[in-house]
Amino acid sequence: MATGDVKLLGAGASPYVNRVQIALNIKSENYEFLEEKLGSKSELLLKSNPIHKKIPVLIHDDKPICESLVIVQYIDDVWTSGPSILPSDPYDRAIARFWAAYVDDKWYPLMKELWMAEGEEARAAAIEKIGEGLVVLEEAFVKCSKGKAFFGGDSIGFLDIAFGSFLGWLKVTEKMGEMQLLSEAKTPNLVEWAERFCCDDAVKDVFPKTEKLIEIFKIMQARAKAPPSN
Ligand SMILES: N[C@@H](CCC(=O)N[C@@H](CS)C(=O)NCC(=O)O)C(=O)O
Repeated sequence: MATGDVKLLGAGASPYVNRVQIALNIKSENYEFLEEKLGSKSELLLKSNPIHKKIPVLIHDDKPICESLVIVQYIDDVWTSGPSILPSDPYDRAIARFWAAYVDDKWYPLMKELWMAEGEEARAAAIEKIGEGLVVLEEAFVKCSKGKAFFGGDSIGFLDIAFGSFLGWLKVTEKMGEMQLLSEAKTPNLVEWAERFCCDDAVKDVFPKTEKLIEIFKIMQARAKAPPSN
């Protein structure tokens, strides 16, 4: 059983930070949460993640580890006595990593595109692409889960964490835009999976309430759209 001093530098509203919280919960590992304030960066963050200057950073026995999915894999490597997060089969591991990269590099950026879209045409185009991406992920779910509850099988695994961490922000986007992105008609398996994921013991207390996320969303959107000061 790995122990040591575990600190997580983050903010509760960050889906990337949520990934690390979920992984630590899966391993039943206690940690100290060091909250970064929205819009500012602590000295500890700048020192611990000088390359990207982003949260999350896991500090394990004074050693910083950056990038959420790198951290999740580190947690799985170190706390081996808890349930496994990555699949044991090398091919399944590769596939889980492939889809996690798809979610980060291709799918989630479309949500940002939607948030920043100006005009109906741009909005509709972004919504369409998000929907197409969800259909692709629905197909991936059917293949990866092999009829089980999660991408990772009977319990939450790497890809569940990578994709599931964005469900809070997906809900915010749906509420703000008065629309449905994840739909029973097009992605029935993902709808059920999302329900299961959000109710899981490792997840249910991690995401802030949707209303709180909406407040943060409005602040961030106003900042992103504001002309640069100076
Ligand atoms: N690829 C990074 C993304 C982390 C990220 O974008 N974190 C945001 C918070 S949600 C951040 O720190 N933003 C501050 C900034 O961009 O300066 C990861 O997976 O950890």
